[in-house]
Amino acid sequence: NRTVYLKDYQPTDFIIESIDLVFDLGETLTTVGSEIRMHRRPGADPAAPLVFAGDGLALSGLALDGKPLLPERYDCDASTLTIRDLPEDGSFTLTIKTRINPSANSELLGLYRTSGIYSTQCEAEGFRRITYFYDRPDVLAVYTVTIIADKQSCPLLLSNGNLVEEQDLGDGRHMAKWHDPFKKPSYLFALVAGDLTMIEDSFTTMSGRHVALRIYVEHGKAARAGYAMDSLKRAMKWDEERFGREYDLDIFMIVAVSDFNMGAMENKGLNIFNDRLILADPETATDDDYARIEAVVAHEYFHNWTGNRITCRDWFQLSLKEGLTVYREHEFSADQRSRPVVRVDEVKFLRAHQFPEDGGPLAHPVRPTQYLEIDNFYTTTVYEKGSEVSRMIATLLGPDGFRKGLDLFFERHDGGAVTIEDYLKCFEDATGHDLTHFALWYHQAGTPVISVASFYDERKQQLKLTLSQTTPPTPDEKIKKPLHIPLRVGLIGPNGADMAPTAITGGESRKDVLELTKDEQTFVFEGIGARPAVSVNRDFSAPVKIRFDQSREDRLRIAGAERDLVARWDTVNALALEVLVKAAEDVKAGRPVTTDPALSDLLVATAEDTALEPAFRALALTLPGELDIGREIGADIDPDAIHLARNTVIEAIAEAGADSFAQLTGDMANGGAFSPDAQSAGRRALRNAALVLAAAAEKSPRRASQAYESADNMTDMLAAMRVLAHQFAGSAEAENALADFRRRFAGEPLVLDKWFSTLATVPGENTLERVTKLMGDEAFDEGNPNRVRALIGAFASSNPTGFNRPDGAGYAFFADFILTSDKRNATLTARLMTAMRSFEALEPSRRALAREQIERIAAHDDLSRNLRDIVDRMLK
Ligand code: HT7
Ligand code: ZN
Repeated sequence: NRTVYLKDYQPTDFIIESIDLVFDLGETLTTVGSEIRMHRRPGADPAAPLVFAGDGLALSGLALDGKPLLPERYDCDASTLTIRDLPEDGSFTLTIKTRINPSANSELLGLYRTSGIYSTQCEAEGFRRITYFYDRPDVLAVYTVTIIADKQSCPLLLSNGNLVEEQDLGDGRHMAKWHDPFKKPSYLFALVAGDLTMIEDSFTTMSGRHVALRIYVEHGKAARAGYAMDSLKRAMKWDEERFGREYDLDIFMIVAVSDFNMGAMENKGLNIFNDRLILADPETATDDDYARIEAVVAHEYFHNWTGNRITCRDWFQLSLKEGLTVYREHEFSADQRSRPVVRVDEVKFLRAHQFPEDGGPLAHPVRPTQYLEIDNFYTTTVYEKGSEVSRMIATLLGPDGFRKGLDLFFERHDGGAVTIEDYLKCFEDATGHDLTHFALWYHQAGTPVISVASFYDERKQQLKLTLSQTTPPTPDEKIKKPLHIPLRVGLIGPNGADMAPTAITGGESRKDVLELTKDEQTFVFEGIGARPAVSVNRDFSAPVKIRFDQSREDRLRIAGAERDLVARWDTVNALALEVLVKAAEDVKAGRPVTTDPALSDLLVATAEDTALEPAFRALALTLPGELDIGREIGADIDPDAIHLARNTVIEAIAEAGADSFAQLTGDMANGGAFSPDAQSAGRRALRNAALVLAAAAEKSPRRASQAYESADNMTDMLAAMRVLAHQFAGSAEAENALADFRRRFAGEPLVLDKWFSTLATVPGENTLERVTKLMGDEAFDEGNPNRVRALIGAFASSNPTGFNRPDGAGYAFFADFILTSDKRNATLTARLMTAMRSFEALEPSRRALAREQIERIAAHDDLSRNLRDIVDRMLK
């Protein structure tokens, strides 16, 4: 057990000033020389040895101030290098030589070579797979990097910072030297070498500095990098205007690689991306892909200030950079697109991923206090809940207060490695607000539940709102304290307009934001002339669950008239969810399914409402999925009952609005050339949401088949193929479209991922057989994380009826895959495994079968630390 505790944090005994690295790149043997200038920290124990971390390393040389170190002065194994009897004071230089094999690195951490490209991934602890070092975020140093490689196979040699020297070595090899003037932690180190092409542009910063922008991609893909470049320039401008942040190097580079464990990495001046988050054109990328590319390019760029210029003291502070950067990314997306539509997507994501994490065996606070494997803490809690926490600070302080606090943070901590306390202190010092109570959001796991009761007194013209909060227990902590929650509330009058109270008493409030701080509080709204419909958690101002037994009349008023579109969508969605849950209960109990004509009317009216933007109408028309229904039911889940119930409700809605839906599939057709902008994407979204229902009403694949044939972009093509594959599985039309897609995109692995996922998520127990067969498809590659996520990940996490087959064969198949995959890539495997984290919520028979397979995995004594950590927590 190698558990790391926050309470054990200690600064290092030695301070590193600079590190010079020399890489001599070879496919199976790369040598790494590092020359580290350092000195003992003033006040540190003069007898303390120097202890560097390594991971699977072979040492081939060690010298101190140029003299080889005698074996009695040091100990070394694959994971630690300890040197004793170092000079008590003054600087010294340590030279370390290691040998690594980049081609054998299937973990994709450290330096690895895939598809002919050398690239690195050092966050969180990958640098120690390159050389022995203080591989921790609070050790900041200036890096100079020399790369030597074969000229023909590696014409391109990149690292962080600015290029300072290039030389032909005359023996078929060449070298490039890069220098990064900004001190950085090792996790931000990067190197790329290979044969790639690029697109180039430039950006002039607000102070007039010229920055070269380059995006490197595989040969033949340059035309698909334009949208990423455009997104980058918009992000650079936005960060200057919104937060006063200017880029600091002369060059900013992005490299797209095809084998990458996560989405992207913010290495200083040299971001490395999963190519699926860079490459886009209308024929191969969907609107969702475009939006994701825009968001992630911006996210990694924003890290230059929130993460790189100011970094984390230790990995417990991960949300300091990730939560804040996600918040900045969300704000950017909201400014580039439709704010409420972007926010609804964030809410859907949070509910689908973070809430279950917070309510299950893997729950942890935004700032955890211990970890076994840090890679397992790149979670939706640290990222998305962390972002919501920063958003709540902005809500409590107002936009100006938030900006002042952040300005102070940049001013005070530039060049530092800091804590979440340091971050919060800046907001307190800049605005005078006391955030002591609020800070609990970082330390307490679990999703708070707010129960609401309203009472209107016509005589006193008063509305009383009693709000009580509880947070359910989580594995780390049973008793929870009340949180400081900013809750945005709207009062909607009988005519649909907002009612403005003359006063609000009973607790702190700022405009329409109530500040909850106690277990229970009653707020009194004065001067309310008629009974309002109360809209709670407008704009999803707090990441909480609301329990409010509201009259149907009030909810329909909100669903039809609320000006806050996030709350309006939420109410429409909740009404649909209620009907769907009830239908699932009916199926489970063997009763005929009761549907609700009022829901159909509401959805049809919303879909037809031209005063609303198409993207919003599409959101309203997209019924909660089977997984959403399962989460709402929460326990004793029967996926087959949910599937049947949802189909029955869809049919009823489809029939009620058949004409409108058919009409919308035509009305929203693309006029003219494809454009990825949010408005055009919204029209496509509405058209495709309507297609699902129109096809269900017609009970025929004809319309979807025609849509597939006539599609002139990937969004429409994929949407049509999904309708065929999922709603008309086994039909000739479905099989034809799937075969056509496979043929058409034979040389496009990223597009084939969409095909793999479509097939992996076809409902029903036959899908397991197809998934097993697809693993033999020549386009499938078990070593590529994108392929694995597209096929195995989609099957396990997004196919409730297929994965949860009553006979447990889905679980057995998955467990077999996990056990083999763990040997190859532990980071990826542990993340895949989390697909089963909510198994306890299944009905008893499936629950037992799922447990059996998780226990089978846990019984292996040679699991990676990553997987061991996840399965043990799931079984606790
Ligand atoms: N900061 C980056 C995290 C990341 C990562 C972590 C563990 C293993 C592989 C990884 N690749 C990238 C991405 C980000 O949040 O910006
Ligand atoms: Zn990030």
